[in-house]
Amino acid sequence: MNSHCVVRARVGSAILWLALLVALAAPVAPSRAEDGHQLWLRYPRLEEPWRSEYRAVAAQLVACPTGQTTAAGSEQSATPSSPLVVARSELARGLTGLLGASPPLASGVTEGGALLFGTPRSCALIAQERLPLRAVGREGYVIRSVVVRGRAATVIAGNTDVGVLHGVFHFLRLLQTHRPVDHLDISSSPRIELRVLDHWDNLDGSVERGYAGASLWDWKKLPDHLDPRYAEYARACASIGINGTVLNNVNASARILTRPYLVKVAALAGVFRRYGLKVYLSARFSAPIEIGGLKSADPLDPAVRAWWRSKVDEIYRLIPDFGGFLVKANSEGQPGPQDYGRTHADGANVLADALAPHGGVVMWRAFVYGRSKEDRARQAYDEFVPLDGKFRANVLLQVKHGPIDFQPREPFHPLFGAMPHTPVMMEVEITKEYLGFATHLAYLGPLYEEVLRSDTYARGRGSTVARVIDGSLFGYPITGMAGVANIGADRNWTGSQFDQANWYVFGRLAWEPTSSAAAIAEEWVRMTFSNDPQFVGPAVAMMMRSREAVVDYMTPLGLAHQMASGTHYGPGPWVHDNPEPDWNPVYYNRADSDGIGFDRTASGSNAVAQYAPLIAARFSNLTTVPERYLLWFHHVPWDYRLSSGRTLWDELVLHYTHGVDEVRAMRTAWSGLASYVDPERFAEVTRFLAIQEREARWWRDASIAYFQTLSKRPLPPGVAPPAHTLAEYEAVCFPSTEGYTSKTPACAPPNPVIP
Ligand code: BDP
Repeated sequence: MNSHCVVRARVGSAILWLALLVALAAPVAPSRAEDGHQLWLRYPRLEEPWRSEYRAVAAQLVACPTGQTTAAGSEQSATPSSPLVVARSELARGLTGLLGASPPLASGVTEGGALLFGTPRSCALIAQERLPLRAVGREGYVIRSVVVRGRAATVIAGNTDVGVLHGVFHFLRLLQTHRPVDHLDISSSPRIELRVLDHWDNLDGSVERGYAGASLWDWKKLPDHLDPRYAEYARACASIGINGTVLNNVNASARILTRPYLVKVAALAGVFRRYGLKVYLSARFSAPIEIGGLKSADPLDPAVRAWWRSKVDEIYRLIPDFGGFLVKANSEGQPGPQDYGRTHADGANVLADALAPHGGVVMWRAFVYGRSKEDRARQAYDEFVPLDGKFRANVLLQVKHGPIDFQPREPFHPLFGAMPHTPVMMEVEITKEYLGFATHLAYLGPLYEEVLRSDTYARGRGSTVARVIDGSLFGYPITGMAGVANIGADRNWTGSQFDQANWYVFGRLAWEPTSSAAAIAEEWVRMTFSNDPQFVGPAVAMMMRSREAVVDYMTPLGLAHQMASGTHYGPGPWVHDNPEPDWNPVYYNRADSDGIGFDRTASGSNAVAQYAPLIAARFSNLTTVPERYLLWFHHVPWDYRLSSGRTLWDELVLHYTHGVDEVRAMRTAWSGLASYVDPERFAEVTRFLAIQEREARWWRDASIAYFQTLSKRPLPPGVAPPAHTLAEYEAVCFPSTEGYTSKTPACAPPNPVIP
């Protein structure tokens, strides 16, 4: 190290101390008003003893690329747009916020407590440490406490710049959550390769099933104007390991594939690249006709194949690291290969062939229904299992977590475990289309965890969904997990403060699907709100019970799809007049005077036979089926006795009631936390919980009012009757167009709103 650097480091150190003294002299600031825009990356000033402890570990920031040479002697510097530059500025930003001032930047270890970051290629000091980097792959990292030239140092290293960036976020997370950092030995790498957000954003700026305002992508101003939020979004994604984003709705417009839009997409890709985030697009299967001027989109037509090839070549000329296509085909009216008598494999393969030379992939969705006469839950399995092994190597089959449609609770999709020769990736909904939109507090970690930990028994015990999608069960060559984004242009990004946790937990679980939802909730709470144990305990407890509360007040004991048609907001268990049978809640509840539930055993649709024999046997048997799936698999008499000794009817009513009680308990818990949260976010959560309690009661009362007309049984003793008549609940209509799709029925203004 030259003397100039030493001087610079000392001056920097002095400035740091000065800044610290000034900061210490200042009175402790009251909690600032916040609007949630900073997500979990707030980096608030730490208190003692944490600040001193961390300052000792991060007394000096050693940015290797600026001064260190590799063993071969050739210095490698990060280009201005590389993730390493982002990593450096993130460290500086994080440490400035948390410690009150950024440690001085140096080009070598001159003081104890040095923080070194980089790759072995960019930094000789890191190369000398012989870290176990081989095991962490392209995106992983090693963080280790070491001694460099007799001085304590911490190394954050990756094989690539993106790996380093991920490591930097991990290190900052340790500080944000008050974890010890003096004896670190961390190696981490993603268990799933493609960790992708699916935006259902339309080109007109609306978002299908979006409850957080308009689309983030301002197509009108792109490519000339790059809104600063694009980089903020990518930064947030990188901080939790998300590495892909599908920009447009699966109900796609072919226009996204026209040159003017591709140029805009390329501009976004340029911003995202620095954060390790690849861009993908939803492709409309009929694009060769709509924008290509062809007569057909038949995947076996040579002209169609040529069109896709040249379109994909054009995309890669503009976006050399383009990720690939997501496709919804022959699903809910979307065009697809079956329009030409071809299979899903034929359709996926034509796109895959065009993408393969460039390293792109196809994520082909398995969300199909409408052709199965007896049971919608059966169709995807019936259609796709015969195609196992017929897809090209760069195709992944994207399967929703359950066999119906993103319900608050479903058993895992039987396709997990049934496609040993086709990489199956999982799709979850982060946006809460079926869980109360943005105002209901429902932390989805437990939902994702429940599915990931479900055992498919495809290869005996321990064949969990996590092991299917991380590729370890069948040796898939590519792996993926997708989440339908809940992100929009609202200041708080996700429509509510607590919905940020769902974006967060998606990323963290996609990186490591065996992590615990509770541990992730705690991490998020600490970073987003406060590390105070008096806050952390109750806040995490609220989050952990919140999803079950929603299940209870909306769809207890295995019921599903009881939401009002179209909007999917509010209860509609009585709805029976939609043109498609499986758009009607009565199709799913099958409630009549004898009982309730969908018989999917051998005496009914036999969808249960799609599971491995052991699971099928367990679910088929009334005495062994988990009660949480009871009405999913069985039509059960109202007087059937459950494990509690109560009748099904009584138990159903008690579950609905318990759901409301849980929300009330969440409100009470939150009301005691005011002193730990800034007033703005506290008030917003308070208001939303009040909405949730009112609507939970609406759900409970309306559902009980309807089912009671069929069960004709009294409510269990001590249970309050519904506040209104069934007719009044049936007349309720959702007054806003939020979540509107073309399927949404008109809502005439005089209709009453929620009682
Ligand atoms: C349904 C949504 C609809 C989506 C569809 C899908 O209501 O808006 O287009 O899923 O996943 O749940 O394609």
